[in-house]
Amino acid sequence: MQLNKNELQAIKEAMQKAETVLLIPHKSPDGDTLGAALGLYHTLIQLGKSPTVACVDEPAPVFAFMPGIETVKVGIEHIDYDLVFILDAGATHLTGVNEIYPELFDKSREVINIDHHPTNDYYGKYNVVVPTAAATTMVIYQMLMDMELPLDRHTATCLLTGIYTDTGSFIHSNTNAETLRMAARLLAKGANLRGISKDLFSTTKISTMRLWGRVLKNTYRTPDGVTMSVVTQKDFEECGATYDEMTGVVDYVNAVPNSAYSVILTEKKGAVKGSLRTLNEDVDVSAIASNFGGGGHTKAAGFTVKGTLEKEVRWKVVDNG
Ligand SMILES: [Mn+2]
Repeated sequence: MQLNKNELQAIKEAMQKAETVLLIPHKSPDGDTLGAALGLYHTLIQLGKSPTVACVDEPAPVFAFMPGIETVKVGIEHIDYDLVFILDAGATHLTGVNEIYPELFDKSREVINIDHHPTNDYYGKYNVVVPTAAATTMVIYQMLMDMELPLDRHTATCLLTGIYTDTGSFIHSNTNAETLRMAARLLAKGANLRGISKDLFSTTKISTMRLWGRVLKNTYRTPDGVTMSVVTQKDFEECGATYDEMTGVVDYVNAVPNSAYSVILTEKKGAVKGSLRTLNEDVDVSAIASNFGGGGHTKAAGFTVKGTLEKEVRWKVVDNG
């Protein structure tokens, strides 16, 4: 992974000058955005800085094993920090703070945008965007190495969490030699692989099992060869599940052979979220998602539209003759 040396030098100087640093993971935080923010958090502590991780949404309980997770503040009270990092957010609205603090994105402030979404629109004063990276935490790893900054076992665990989750535990098409090499180096630095694999991939609550049961039961194939499923607000209520428990189920739906792509539509607070995946070489799901105002990666993307889900019932005349 090649990073721009001038940009890195400018970022390093900004980090050295700063005293207080705000690290913002994107809303509905996943393992990659939290891993990137917390990974940097531990490095900044070692540099003698005062970092704060603040997110508009509370991290899901599955991330309890991540070192430093207990310090994450829910809600962003102010932005009077010397330096701000925004992690794994392809667009400003994904931070959940663009309406409250639009000045974060007018490039007048020290804002560093670190991401791996190809649709990223370079909203930061500094932008380190690497679409070929499987995870934002891989970009952080490379930055820390190139800048010769400390990377302890806590940072290693956080960064490996991002790689682990964004590759679906090393099974998605973004897993390549560089991904595995970086994961190996993080393990060598003391990353807690056992914690990651046990808590994130081998622990499933009964509410999650019920929810996934609904998703699998509702799975069907459209005439165009798309595998689809839906989950309503009512499904969440009846299963006693929350939205974050959807993480991972799309990979099951995407396992149906010979699909063009797969999509799960989920009702969430007056909106419908679409999660798209494909194993098909010729399909770019980020292009499909962008038709609905979303974005993402070529093999994994998403969108959100206002509205609710309603079942379409068609009547037809049957000849019983
Ligand atoms: Mn990511």
